[in-house]
Amino acid sequence: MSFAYKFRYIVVGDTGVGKSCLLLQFTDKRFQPVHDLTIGVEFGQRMVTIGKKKIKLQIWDTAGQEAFRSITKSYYRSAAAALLVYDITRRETFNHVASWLEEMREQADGNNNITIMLVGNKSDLAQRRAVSTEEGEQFAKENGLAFMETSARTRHNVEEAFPQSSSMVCQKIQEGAIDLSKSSGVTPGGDDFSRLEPLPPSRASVCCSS
Ligand SMILES: Nc1nc2c(ncn2[C@@H]2O[C@H](COP(=O)(O)OP(=O)(O)O)[C@@H](O)[C@H]2O)c(=O)[nH]1
Ligand SMILES: [Mg+2]
Repeated sequence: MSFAYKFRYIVVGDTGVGKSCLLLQFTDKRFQPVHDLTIGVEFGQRMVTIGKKKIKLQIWDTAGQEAFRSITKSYYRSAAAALLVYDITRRETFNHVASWLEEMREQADGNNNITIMLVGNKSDLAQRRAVSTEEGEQFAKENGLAFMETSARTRHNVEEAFPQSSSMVCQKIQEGAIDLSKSSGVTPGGDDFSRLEPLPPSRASVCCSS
């Protein structure tokens, strides 16, 4: 199927926060409670429609590497967007978000335009909540991130998290803020007619809903 762009996504955060489950729920619409780390999904793909544009999302999972913090520069450098995930029932995973962010920004190596969404996962476990929604929102606001709470189990907001961050990437393309000639994680696809041409600054607010 033709598409206007391909966006490369990465999913980061502590082990066990539900990254692989979120990916599986988004690409396969299923929840698999137990994963074997060694056969963790490496990446999944799905098409989304933003405005009238078809965008192919290629989403890379860390496949267990996050436990060793051995994630390489190239993983961060060539991403258009990232989901930075913590578990709302485990405070330490939220406490580590700042260091994930720092590592991501350090390693991104000039790719400063990565769109980052902070994701508080396991919203279905309300009775075990250890991090309030307000705290997540506040951290996101202070650090210029988008924010959402999700459940990979019930699918709550799973359908929303990816398209919402994708339309932020679309907006950046239209504002001319993403250099398509560099490894920005954005690849033009085969469908020339639906490309988002960068707009002159005065028209940038039209964005990609046209
Ligand atoms: N209740 C609940 N459990 C979840 C959710 N997402 C993941 N899990 C569970 O959390 C554990 C870790 O999930 P996984 O996707 O492997 O985490 P990863 O290490 O970040 O990839 C598994 O036992 C999942 O079943 C969720 O939204 N709600
Ligand atoms: Mg995993």
